[in-house]
Amino acid sequence: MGLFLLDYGAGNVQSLANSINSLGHQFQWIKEPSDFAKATSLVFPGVGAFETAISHLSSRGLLEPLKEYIASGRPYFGICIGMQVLFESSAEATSRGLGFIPCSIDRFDDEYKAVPHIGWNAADLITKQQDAEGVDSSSCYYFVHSYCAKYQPDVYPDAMRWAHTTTQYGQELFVSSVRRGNVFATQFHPEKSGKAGLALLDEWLRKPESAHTHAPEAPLVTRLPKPTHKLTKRIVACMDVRANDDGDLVVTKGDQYDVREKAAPPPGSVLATTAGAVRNLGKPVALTARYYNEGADELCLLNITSFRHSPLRDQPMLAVVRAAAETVFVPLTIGGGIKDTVDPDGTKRSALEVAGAYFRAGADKVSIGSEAVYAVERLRASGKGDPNGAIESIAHVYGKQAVVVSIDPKRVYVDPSTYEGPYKGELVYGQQEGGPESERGKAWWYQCTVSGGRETRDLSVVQLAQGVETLGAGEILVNSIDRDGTGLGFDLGLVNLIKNAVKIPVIASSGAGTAQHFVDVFNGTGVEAALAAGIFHREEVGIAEVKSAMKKAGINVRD
Ligand code: 1PR
Repeated sequence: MGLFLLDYGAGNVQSLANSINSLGHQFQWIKEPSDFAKATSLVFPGVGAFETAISHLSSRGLLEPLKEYIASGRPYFGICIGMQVLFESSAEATSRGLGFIPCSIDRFDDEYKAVPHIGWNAADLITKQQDAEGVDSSSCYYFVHSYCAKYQPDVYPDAMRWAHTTTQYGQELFVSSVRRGNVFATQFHPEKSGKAGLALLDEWLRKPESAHTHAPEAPLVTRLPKPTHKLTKRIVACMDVRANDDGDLVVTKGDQYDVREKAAPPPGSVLATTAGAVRNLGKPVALTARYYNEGADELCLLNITSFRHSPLRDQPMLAVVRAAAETVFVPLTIGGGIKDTVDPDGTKRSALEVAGAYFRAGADKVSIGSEAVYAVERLRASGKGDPNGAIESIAHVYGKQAVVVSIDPKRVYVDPSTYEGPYKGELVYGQQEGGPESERGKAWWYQCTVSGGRETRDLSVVQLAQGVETLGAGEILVNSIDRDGTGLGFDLGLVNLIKNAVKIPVIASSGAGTAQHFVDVFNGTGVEAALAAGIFHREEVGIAEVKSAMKKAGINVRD
């Protein structure tokens, strides 16, 4: 008897488990169909793809018992896919949903905006008179999805009577939570929505079960999109993690990807022994907690030397992810070594297995670097993708929004008056005014690299970005080897090149030196997120200072 969580085996349920634990509530897992009979309230944290969720539930014999549980009138809280399965069907899948809400889930229109919808957005109650069920209209909640129930009271009046809140993305209004009878469900992720999300979860979990069974239907209201949506621009704190020379995992930080201390200090200096050592900027778990508390919208841990070994055997890195996920309730991306690997004993591990281990440890997204370059090379050579490839297989099971591709481009300088190579259309020119003086009068294209910049490949960033979008990546993280650690500002030419080449969200990275640099990248490129490492680690610029500069410049931020 009591609270149960439903895990269908292909989503990151650990985040929800961690947040419920942190709030001090007890729960059990639904392990088999008969467990539904013991549940007096149920939370279904579906993450990933609709089709996978339905087929996994079905193959485990959980689909009908879930339907019966909801129909029995006992309290149900669905999250993301846990909300979408309540609908009749989804444009994402051939399988039918549970059919409680009589309309379908559709894809966002990506003509004028990036899809998936990733980030922190508002949730507006249908009426002020209703019980808010813990939703605070002045807070932002974390969304990550490509499909949604569009708010269409004229077309689907019966379905829209379930709507509890709506959210605007671009010029589209969608149902961001539903509430009726014993059902409450959110398209956003309360377990990843910081303090506002935890407060919402806590309110639902604290209420007696009897208080969850008679939510009235909502009135139909006419709601038109406002001129702009409330999706905020995300600030991501990134930690490059690797073992130092003593074998301890540390957060390090390079200059143009060189993470070792440079020239030997003057004779007699106390630092004399550190020349050539891996720079140590702190412990990964402690830093994730610090950035969460300082207001980072997302965190990223990159295992920067993972190409050397099998991540599944990398227990310290998995332990870091597990420990970080216990105290951090914003999205966590893990990168490094997400690819097919072979253990020293000869056991083959697919990229999907590697990603699965990170998701089970508490990661929300995985970031793929080198393997994405090879995959696009194969795509370009053969003209087709590979369903077992890292990007495709992970996106199929966990949803494309869970797959970030991290690119590490390097500039190749050319003489524009004579250059006739294949990347002529992708040339970027140094700014004549503003921008670093060293770049004036120069032109270059961006070449892809693998293994942390150690090897260049015959592929441009535009080819890579468009290739990974075709393969099913949900987001692109644009690093710059030339700007990394320089503090010169983001490489706006590079970021614009990629932002204009794809329709998926883009995160700008490398080179942040001041709060103004974030304003410049958001105003100058329209990216959805910006990432920094060095200035945050060294406490030269704080996340609050960045957000305050953005706010002053009229850019939407999450407080
Ligand atoms: O190839 O799938 O195993 O992934 C390896 C991952 O590790 C890739 O995402 C790659 O970017 C990263 N990586 C590899 N070597 C390094 C290195 O620094 N030697 N990290 C490295 C570099 C750059 C960002 C950095 C930003 C912001 N990644 O992580 O945080 O440049 O820095 P700044 O704000 O201080 O300028 P795979």
